[in-house]
Amino acid sequence: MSWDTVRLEFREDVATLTIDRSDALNALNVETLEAMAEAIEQAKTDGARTLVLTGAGETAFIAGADIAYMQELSVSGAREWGELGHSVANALESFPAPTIAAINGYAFGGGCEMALACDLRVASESAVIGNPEIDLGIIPGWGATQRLPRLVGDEAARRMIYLGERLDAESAAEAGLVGEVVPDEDLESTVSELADRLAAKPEAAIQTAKRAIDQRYESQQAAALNYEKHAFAGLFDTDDQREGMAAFLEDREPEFN
Ligand code: DAK
Repeated sequence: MSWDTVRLEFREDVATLTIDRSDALNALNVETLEAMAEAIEQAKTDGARTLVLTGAGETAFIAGADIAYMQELSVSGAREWGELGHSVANALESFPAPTIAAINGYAFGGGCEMALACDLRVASESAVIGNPEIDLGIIPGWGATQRLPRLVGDEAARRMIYLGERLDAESAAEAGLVGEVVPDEDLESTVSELADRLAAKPEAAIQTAKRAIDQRYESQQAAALNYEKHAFAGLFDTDDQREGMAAFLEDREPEFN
């Protein structure tokens, strides 16, 4: 099945969801997020036993939320935008079967957050990963404030978010942000093999294992994600947010207050 910027393909029990907006390095706009939500639902209905998320092309997994779109958002628009991104990340996280992010290039901001919402992450050697929202005058708003510290620890997550640090694939693996780094040309085959191994496990047991692991933080996380969503939206309509996004779109350094 395909939408304008999203494809869903099945290989036996393994579904692959590919984001394809090559003119914007697969950055996520409203249309793409809505298509992702439909594709994830479709994969569930069709009984996928592993779901793989990746980006089209060789440069980007997902370069983030669409900055050109966000630049014009009001506080209430940012709230709706936040809801949409959260619902897609939550749909990935609560997908009944295991999910894998095949990180084939830049995974920034909302792109990193979609990878964080997957169960497992495999990166190509040339991937670069991070949450650089601070340099746009905002914060990560689709779950990184909660899901990143869980993977890399509190100090490393604070450094990444406060400084907008972008990690190369090896550093991301050392930090615990990705489970495996492979040569670029081996990413697809490595992920396929892993996906097949997961799909071959007893379905009820693996899905129950996933739900049981997720119980660890579920109740606490819901409240924290809600806080993040509102805190994010509150940063819209500030001088720093306008300056940060304008500077990116004008290809210059921002001058913050
Ligand atoms: N949005 C829109 N367009 C993007 C984009 C993005 N995130 N990233 C790249 N592009 C576009 C560029 O504008 C450029 O378009 P044209 O000029 O060709 O029309 C094209 O993709 C190619 O990009 P570059 O020319 O910049 O390519 P380079 O190879 O030089 O650099 C790069 C690649 C990935 C290093 C660079 O593009 C980059 O730094 N991109 C931005 C990365 C970033 O800051 N990502 C985080 C976005 S903020 C929310 C919650 C969460 C969020 C939003 C809301 N709520 C709760 C409301 C999430 C926020 C984010 O994700």
